[in-house]
Amino acid sequence: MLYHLLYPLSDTISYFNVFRYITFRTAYATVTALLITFLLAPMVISWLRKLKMGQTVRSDGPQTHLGKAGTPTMGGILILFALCGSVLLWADLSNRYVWVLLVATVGYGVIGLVDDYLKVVRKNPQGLKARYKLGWQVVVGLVIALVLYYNPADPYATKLSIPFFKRWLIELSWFYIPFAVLVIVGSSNAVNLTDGVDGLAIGLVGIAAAANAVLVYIGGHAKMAEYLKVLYIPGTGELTVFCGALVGASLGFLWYNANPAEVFMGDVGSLSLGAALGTLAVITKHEMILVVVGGIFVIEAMSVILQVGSFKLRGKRIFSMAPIHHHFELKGWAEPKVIVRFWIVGIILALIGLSTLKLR
Ligand code: 57M
Repeated sequence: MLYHLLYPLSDTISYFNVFRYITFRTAYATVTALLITFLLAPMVISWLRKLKMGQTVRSDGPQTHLGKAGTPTMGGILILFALCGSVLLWADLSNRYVWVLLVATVGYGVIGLVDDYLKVVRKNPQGLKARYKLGWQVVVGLVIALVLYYNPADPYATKLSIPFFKRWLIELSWFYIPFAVLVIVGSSNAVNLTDGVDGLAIGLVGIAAAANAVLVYIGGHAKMAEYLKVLYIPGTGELTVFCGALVGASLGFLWYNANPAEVFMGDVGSLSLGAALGTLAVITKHEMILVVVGGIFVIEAMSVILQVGSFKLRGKRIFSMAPIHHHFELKGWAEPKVIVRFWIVGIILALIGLSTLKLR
């Protein structure tokens, strides 16, 4: 909004010319999201506590988690408010990719909110039935995929780029649609599964958002994309502002979600943030890099798939408990140790993901 209000005045007030620069607006989107979270968190947490939006903790989980019962959840409402508020303030709202990303994020947030509401308010431990939850995720993912598929402005709309292989572009044609839905639904659920110990998911989302800010800025910058032989998709550079706001909102929420957590994000947070990362990857054609940059999310989801598969096929577990963060908890690692070590691996994977820009 500020871009539309102030940049046109740059003829008379030359300082306002700075609003033209994505880097300037990204920096301030980051700070704005952080400040909104800091300002509103105490009020939101006490509001959730008053409304008794406390987490119920399953007895079959790590015993160390039983003390977490009653922690206010659905804090993802605050993350979405800070993220979307900052993007609406600082992004170029005439950019269609900004709206696609906002719709995906809020759309999945609504699904998560209904699930949280049924679990926390209606005391229905199952929440939204799995088939309805997945069904709505596919519906929202399909809308996003179709909008991107029928996008004349994107020369690579249906192509898949492979890291390290500059020239390789696999034409997916109509198959791009189910592929895009799979990426968005997959990343949403991967973040959801990862959100099982204090600060782990939000910290990793912040790391992935920071790495994506670099990738997205370069992919939307003609000269830099040409130099690095990265796909140049006109207009996607504006999503750097979204990434900045996501970093700010993540850092702000982490302040309160850090161990011992004062608030959990709930499915409203985990589903929406995962969908945001997945949609970002699909828009910028960095789906394969997302697998590296968001590698911990992939490992967490894979640990569940392998655990359930092994149990069903062999009747034996591979891990003490899945997702894999619980396995290390049961191995005796203190919760903070699990979280920080997973963050360290997440940062290393993000750097490897960024290195693919040069190593193509
Ligand atoms: C999402 N939710 C946390 C919180 C957060 C198929 C199976 C793998 C599903 C999976 C599952 O239920 N996943 C749901 C994980 C829950 O966190 C809430 O959920 C929101 C995110 N969606 O925002 O509101 C618990 O996680 C802990 N937590 C923190 N700090 C945080 O910042 O400590 C969350 C955020 C919270 C709190 O204790 O209550 C969750 O774990 O449910 N199931 C599991 O993950 C379970 N694993 C399991 O059953 N493994 C089996 C099979 C099925 C693979 C096995 O290994 O044999 C574990 N989770 C629980 N109990 N709660 C272990 C058992």
